[in-house]
Amino acid sequence: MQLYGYWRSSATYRVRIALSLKNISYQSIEINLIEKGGEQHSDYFHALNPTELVPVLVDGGLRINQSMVILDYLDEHYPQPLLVPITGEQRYLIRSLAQDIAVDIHPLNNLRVQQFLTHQMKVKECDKQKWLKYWIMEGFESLDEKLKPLAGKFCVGADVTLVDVCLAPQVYNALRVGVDMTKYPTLNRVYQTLMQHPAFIAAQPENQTGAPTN
Ligand SMILES: N[C@@H](CCC(=O)N[C@@H](CS)C(=O)NCC(=O)O)C(=O)O
Repeated sequence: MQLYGYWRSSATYRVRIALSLKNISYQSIEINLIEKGGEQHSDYFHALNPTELVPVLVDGGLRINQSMVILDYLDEHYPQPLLVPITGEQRYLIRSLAQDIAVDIHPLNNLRVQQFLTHQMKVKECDKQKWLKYWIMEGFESLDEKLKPLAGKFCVGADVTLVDVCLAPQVYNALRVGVDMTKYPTLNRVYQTLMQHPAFIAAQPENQTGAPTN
C-alpha cells in the first residue's frame, strides 16, 4: 500500500492516523506541495490525480483520492478498530460530525484557496490570516456545542471514531493560524487527549519524513 501525501497536509494526516490506529504498514510517498511551485502540479502527480490534491492511496490495482473515501475503504478492509460502527444510528451522527470538519471547515483553508486569495484577489497577508481564522472559529463554535453532550474521553464517547480522526488535523491547522482553543473547551480537552494517543503521535506532521527537524 502506498500513500501519496505531504507531511503538513491535514487530509493526509487523517489517513495517517487511520493507518496508524489500524496498524497497517504502508509506504509513504511525499508530494511536496510547496517547493518548486508544488509537486501536486507535476505531470507525474497529475497522472495519478488530475485534481492535483493529496492524499492518494494506492493498494494493488486500486487508486483512491478523497481522504474520507480512503477512510471508508480502510474501515471496510481493516475493521480493527472501526472508525464508524457498521450498524446503529450513531454512525450517521459520527459521519455528519466528521463532515462538519472535512467538508465545511477544511476546504476554506486549503492551500489553493490561500494562493488564490493572495495572487488573484491580491488579499493582504493579515486579511488572509483573518479569513483562515474566521472559518475555523465559525466551524469550531458549533462543533464544540454539538460535542459537549456527546464527548467522553474522545469526541463521541469512550472510543476513537472518525470524528477524532478529522478533529486532530483541523486543530493542528487552527493552532498554526493562532486560534485560541480555550474558547472551545470540549474540542480542546479531546485534542489534548488525542495528542497523548500513540497512533495520533505517530501520525503527527512533525513526526513525518519531510518535516523540518528543528
Ligand atoms: N477533499 C479532499 C481535500 C484534499 C486537499 O485539500 N488536499 C490538500 C492538502 S490538505 C492539497 O493537496 N492541497 C494542494 C493545493 O491546494 O494545491 C480530501 O479530503 O482528500
